[in-house]
Amino acid sequence: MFGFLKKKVEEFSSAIAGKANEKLEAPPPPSPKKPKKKEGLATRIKKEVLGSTKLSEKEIDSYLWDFELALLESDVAHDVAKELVEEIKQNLLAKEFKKGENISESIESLVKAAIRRVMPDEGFDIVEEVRKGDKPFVVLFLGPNGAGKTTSLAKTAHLLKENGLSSVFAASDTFRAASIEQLEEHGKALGIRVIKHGYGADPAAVAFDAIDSAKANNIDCVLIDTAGRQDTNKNLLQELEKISRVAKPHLRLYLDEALAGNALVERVSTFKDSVGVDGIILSKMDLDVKGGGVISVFRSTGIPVVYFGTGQGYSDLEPFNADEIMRRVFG
Ligand SMILES: Nc1nc2c(ncn2[C@@H]2O[C@H](COP(=O)(O)OP(=O)(O)OP(=O)(O)O)[C@@H](O)[C@H]2O)c(=O)[nH]1
Ligand SMILES: [Mg+2]
Repeated sequence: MFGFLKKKVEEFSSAIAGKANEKLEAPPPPSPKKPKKKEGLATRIKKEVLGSTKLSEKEIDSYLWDFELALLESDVAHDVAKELVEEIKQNLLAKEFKKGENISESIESLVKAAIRRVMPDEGFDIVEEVRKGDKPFVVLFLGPNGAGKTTSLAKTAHLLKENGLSSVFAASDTFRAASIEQLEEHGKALGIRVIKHGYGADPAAVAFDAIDSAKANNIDCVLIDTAGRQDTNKNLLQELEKISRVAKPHLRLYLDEALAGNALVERVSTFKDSVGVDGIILSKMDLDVKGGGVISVFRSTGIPVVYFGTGQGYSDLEPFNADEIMRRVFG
């Protein structure tokens, strides 16, 4: 996982290091016949024994250009790739490269530090949100088709249950064939009640009933499953807005695949502008993810990634942690 980005950072660092070493090894330019001023001993030692150099914009520009392309190929969002390259460039221009130093390694750390800075430390803890929030606490799951909404909803219920919090499911995906049965399977496995009306029913009415049922039965949390919809389908986004108006969710969780790459930022933004999104869960992190979307989605949208789906089991849900992401990318 993330192998591509790691390789590109290594290639970039060693290319710049090669350039710096080339300059450090080059014979000194002929000295002027009569130095105006005698150099101090410390300056002479620095130049002749230790040796240090700086790189100019002209010398690093083509490498930065290649690196920007590599970031884009790794699914880093365009604005974030630009921001990263600019920051790395300024840091490289300010850096004094010294003979004997492991230059490649120090450039790698400089690049990694820049990447780490675009991510927040952590997302937020759903269990804590439910604990301290209203009862019942209403969570709406939304996102494109097949993103992992229903699976992640079941994983969330499992996490809440493990922490002593009860849930009820609202079968508000009344559109996709077998969606209600799928939710009922999860309900059966987890011991969670499913409130359903049937296919073709109004999803907002199902959510409303589930909230009523939770109130009547002293349930902590209502988890609303919705039909997948593409961000380009205005009618379906309006339907989601209606569900949201009726259910008044405390948390709107956007689901997408970590594999979604660059399109992720645009998709999340459309859902955010219509329905509103408070947090993101990225599923399928166990598959071959390039990683750029994970790194840049918060910087681009301002919405935190809360959890990752890392498999199909109920406990395959991991909280977002930036240091952990860095370990996965570069570890
Ligand atoms: N490997 C892997 N598979 C996952 C993960 N999350 C979900 N899946 C699988 O992805 C497929 C789609 O998951 P669903 O939860 O049904 O997705 P959905 O968004 O509810 O789909 P629709 O309701 O059809 O829009 C299923 O086969 C899941 O088992 C994950 O984290 N890792
Ligand atoms: Mg579903």
